[in-house]
Amino acid sequence: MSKNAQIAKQLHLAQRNQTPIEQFSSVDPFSLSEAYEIQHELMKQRIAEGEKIIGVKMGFTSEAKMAQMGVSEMIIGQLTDAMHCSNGGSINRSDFIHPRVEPEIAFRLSQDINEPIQLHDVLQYVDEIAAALEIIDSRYENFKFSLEDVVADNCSSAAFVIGAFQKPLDVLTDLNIELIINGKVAEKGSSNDILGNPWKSLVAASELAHKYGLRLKAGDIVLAGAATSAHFINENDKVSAEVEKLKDLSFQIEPKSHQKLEKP
Ligand code: OOG
Ligand code: MG
Repeated sequence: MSKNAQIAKQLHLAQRNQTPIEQFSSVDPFSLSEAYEIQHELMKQRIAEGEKIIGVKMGFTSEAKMAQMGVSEMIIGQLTDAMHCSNGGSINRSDFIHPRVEPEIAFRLSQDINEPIQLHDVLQYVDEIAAALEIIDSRYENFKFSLEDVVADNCSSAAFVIGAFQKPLDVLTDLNIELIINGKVAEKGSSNDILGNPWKSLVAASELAHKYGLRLKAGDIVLAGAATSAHFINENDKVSAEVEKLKDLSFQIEPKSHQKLEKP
């Protein structure tokens, strides 16, 4: 097995067993393009187990997220059908290591994007948009990583919830965004916090996908990246997001369904 496939396997098992692992790059550094190769290996393993890729997610498109995680470059990861949680549904706490949630905006593509697109063309590629919540869950101990480590770990992707889709708004600036946990506003932001204009995140997704060999197909979902910092979530939490002019959405966290066996 190649070195990249071995790293991918460890990340895959960390996710499947909800057991965090040490960062790789601190012991044996690798480049950003190698990190994307590891991400592709990881996705191959998930596909081999029956998952289907249904879109991508952008990361670090806001200052708040870059500051929270100490990373300063945009990244792109892949979403599978197994990560999708329906609006109003629930996720089980036992499927995650140390999950966090963040409010986002989702685009649904009307046609394939095979090369970088321009800001003035974005509407041609999107038939619907929605508010979204992303659940991230780093496979690294203490949710700490380098840029390369997080890219290899499929950008901490773990689950996502999408609100009701609606026709795209040409202007996505100046929309208030709130993350609400158990009835209290946990984070407040604006759509301007996503690259000054969330449509720019789709342009950036087209550039990164082209550079690192990810596919963007008609019907795929693109998550624009969080507008605010992410919040840890706990058993029984009820989480919702409100994005001005888009429909609200919510989900909840079911308590752990199985206890890990304690060593005697
Ligand atoms: C990496 C993923 C970043 C976003 O929206 O900025 C991300 C992480 O914070 O663990 O999803
Ligand atoms: Mg995100």
